[in-house]
Amino acid sequence: MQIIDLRSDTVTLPTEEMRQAMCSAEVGDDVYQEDPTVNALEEMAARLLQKEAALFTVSGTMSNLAAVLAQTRRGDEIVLGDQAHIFWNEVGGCAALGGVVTHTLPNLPNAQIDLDLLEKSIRSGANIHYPPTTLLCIENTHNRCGGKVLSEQYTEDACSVAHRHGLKVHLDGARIFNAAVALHQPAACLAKEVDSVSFCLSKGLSAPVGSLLCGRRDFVEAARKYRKMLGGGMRQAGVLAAAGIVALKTMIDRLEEDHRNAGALARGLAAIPGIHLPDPGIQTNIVIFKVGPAISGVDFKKKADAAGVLFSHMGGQQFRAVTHRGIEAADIAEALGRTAQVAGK
Ligand code: TLP
Repeated sequence: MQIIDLRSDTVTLPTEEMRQAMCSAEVGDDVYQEDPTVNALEEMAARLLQKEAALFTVSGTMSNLAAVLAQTRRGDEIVLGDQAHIFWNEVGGCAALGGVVTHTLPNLPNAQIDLDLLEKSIRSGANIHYPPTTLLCIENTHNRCGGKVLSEQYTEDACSVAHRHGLKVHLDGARIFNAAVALHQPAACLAKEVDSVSFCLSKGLSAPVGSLLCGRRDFVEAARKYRKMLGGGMRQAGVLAAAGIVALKTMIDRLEEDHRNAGALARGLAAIPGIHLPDPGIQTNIVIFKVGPAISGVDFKKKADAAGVLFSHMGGQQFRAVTHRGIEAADIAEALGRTAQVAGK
């Protein structure tokens, strides 16, 4: 039986072209900034996001953490959505290692944070009782909000509130190219006003490893130092960067296909009795759905696994499906057939 793996777009494998590029990559010691392939990838990323410089890191988690460390001091407060990946899925690194207070505000179903609420939440260190709020983190596309896209306008508005109060803004753009493709806009427009933006090569773009953190040159140099502190100073990392260069050249436009497949998956899931989509408006490659009440989440997961359809169990009755390269329209139809059987049992 063919396994249809919808757990995440992180399961994508490198293409043949990536493997060839990795094989023949020119390399050097990147801690000395002497790896020509890493340097080329960093320049390419900075150009794409229209920022002064970029830093290659091992993961989205490391990029986000380095961004927080480089833009806050211990005892500062950061504001972020209560569904943010940084809050849920990064092991509390910014609190544990950066010593910052994480103040969460509700993410609306469209992934936005209400800007009035944001403004009211900002605290000034001038008050002797308060930690100073110094950083806002936003996420585009938004993972736990079902791949929702933040518009250029919203991002600019959020930045103008933050900047008015002296906060920096970090954009977790792990899937920013999904947002760019969905909005038919260059990714740079969605990051124009933010101080830092991270994006991942190892999700829909199918590279095996890596993330880029982009921003002003002085910020990137501070982040480089934190990357070293975190143990992320790599040596002949050009073998990894080579795949990233191919990913940026060849994998962005095809994300549209993943979005089409996610739309078809969502429509199919919504038609299955016992499956409910809290928000059927699919914008990119992530579909969140609920099962029951006839079947528990745990049983549904076991049975779907046994039927060879893998979803991420978000807890309780809630699941996530992510489309990606390697999942074709025919796989969606097959996954829906198998899921209908499982949900009906
Ligand atoms: N997300 C993973 C899991 O951690 C949930 C996934 O399968 O989607 N920001 C966002 C918005 C992300 O979705 C992720 C990965 C990251 C950052 C972290 O990237 P990595 O896994 O490279 O550390």
